[in-house]
Amino acid sequence: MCSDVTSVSAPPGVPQSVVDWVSEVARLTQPDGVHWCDGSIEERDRLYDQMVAGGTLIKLNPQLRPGCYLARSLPSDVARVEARTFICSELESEAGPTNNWAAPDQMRQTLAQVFSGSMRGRTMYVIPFSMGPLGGDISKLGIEITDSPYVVVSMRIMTRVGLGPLAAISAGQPWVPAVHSVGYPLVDGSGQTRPDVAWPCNEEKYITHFPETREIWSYGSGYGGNALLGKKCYALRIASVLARDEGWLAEHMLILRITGPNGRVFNLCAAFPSACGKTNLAMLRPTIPGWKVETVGDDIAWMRPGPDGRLHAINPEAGFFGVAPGTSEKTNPTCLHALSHDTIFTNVGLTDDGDVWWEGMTDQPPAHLIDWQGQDWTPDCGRVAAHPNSRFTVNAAQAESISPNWEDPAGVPVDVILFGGRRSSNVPLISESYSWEHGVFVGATVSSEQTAAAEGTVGDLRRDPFAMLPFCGYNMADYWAHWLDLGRTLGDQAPRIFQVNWFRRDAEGNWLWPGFGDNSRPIEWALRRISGEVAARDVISGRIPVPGDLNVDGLDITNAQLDALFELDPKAWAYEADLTQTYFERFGDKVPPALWDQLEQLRQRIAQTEAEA
Ligand code: SAT
Ligand code: MN
Repeated sequence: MCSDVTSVSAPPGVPQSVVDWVSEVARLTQPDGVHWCDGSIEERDRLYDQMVAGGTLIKLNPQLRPGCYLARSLPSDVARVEARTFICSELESEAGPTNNWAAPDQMRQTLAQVFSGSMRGRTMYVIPFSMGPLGGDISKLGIEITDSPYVVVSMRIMTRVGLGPLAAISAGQPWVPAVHSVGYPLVDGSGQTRPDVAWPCNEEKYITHFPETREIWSYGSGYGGNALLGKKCYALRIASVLARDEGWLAEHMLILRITGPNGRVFNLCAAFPSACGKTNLAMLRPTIPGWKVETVGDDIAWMRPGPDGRLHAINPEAGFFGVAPGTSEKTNPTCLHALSHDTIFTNVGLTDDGDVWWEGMTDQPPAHLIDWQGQDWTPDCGRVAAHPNSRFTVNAAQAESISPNWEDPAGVPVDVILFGGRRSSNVPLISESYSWEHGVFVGATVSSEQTAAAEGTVGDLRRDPFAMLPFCGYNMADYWAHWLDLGRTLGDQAPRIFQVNWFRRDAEGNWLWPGFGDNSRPIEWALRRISGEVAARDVISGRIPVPGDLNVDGLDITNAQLDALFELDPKAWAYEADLTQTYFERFGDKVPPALWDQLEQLRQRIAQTEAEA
């Protein structure tokens, strides 16, 4: 048991403050031992072997998927748990109406109880990590303590871990402490032992953030964003607070680098709610000739005004934690190829020859497999083979679309920002915002049909401002004000903002837009807009393409379908404007006046359209 400082045995050079913190966590959680992760391949392979022996991982057929493993979680631990996610700011108003708030003192007491002895019988791993290229101006450091070897090997893929980040921390760079326990001790208070299980976790879960002291404490879940604390907890919830205080942006956005036929390079950031095809867009293969698309990031963008006055974006992550179902040779060949080796799969099906399968991977499902719950599965059994939120964890460099610039510590200058959601009606395929303020209004009011990335009812429409609803570490209305402020700082150097919707359906429920590679077409229009090559039509939602300007060459689409993609019903928009008013009222007097002004301008455009009809 770790009851004193010496048994923490830190590597040489680690500052006393770090040793003290690790010792304190060890005293609280009482692990059998402490392991400081060096991030080496040997360490990784040792953990893989150990987890295979313990039943947490299944090694996939090395002929078919070299270096690949499968994990199966418990059905009670398959997604982020938003109801158990807390922002523990001193004031409730600081967390705002879209977050669960808990008083920091009270939450600390609760955490002290649940973490007490929570690592008994286990090893406590200390993972120093960097979000963003090590040493970069926009990058930040952290240390995650965890009792889950699955988290260690996943963090090694998703962030930059080990001796480099530890040296930077030892040199005095600031870092964010993050403590994680699955909450399944193997020894109880009276010394009774119990065997380990394949997926240890606890029914009671706390995913907690302390924005004032910049700390993360997560208990009870081993899955995804609940446990890989560099991702949503740090890179979004805590980083959004750092960004507000330091004048930058931490966003739930992918980053693309696009080269046009004339060689001009554009960088684009796009915000979509979880599980809306961001990874597919991040690895877009354009169907229009002459355009090249490279991936910089698929989930999170940290953006800072650079010395040139423009907004520069880095991907703070080093890997992709993407939704597996629906990934196929047709929908995202780049991604599928990236998953051919050195990938951890979680909650997908296991084929009889030791490979993986999920819904949508192939037209023809295997005749038999073992499903994500470890049961026999056949195509007619009435159950899915892979959980809808099953995931792959893979290093970003394995994608052949990865940009040579993806690790540029200075980031890429952002030309375009897209806001998207999953909307079967009302929102057109693409429209450009009238101004930065209008773009912020669009971002603030975006709504989407609920997906499986979080617990909840799939299909319900929910407001998801900036796709940050579950990820903003402070009051959402203050966050909108921060965006407006940053627009003023950037002035005419600010990126142009567009809204997109790939998910529109006709009256019979059929998709109106093919999506995937053809999403390059509306993006091409946006890039031609910012290059000043095309005019636009001013409508309710913003500026949309003049008929004939959207490149549909070679696409099997009728004019009626195209019209339907851009149809704007003033009555439906008037109804949404009323909902927006009610929604804004939830935030009381925190809503920036500029956004009320945008709502008024929207209502004027609706009235004008109705008058003209
Ligand atoms: O937060 S996770 O990383 O588990 C998944 C998501 O919501 O995008
Ligand atoms: Mn995400």
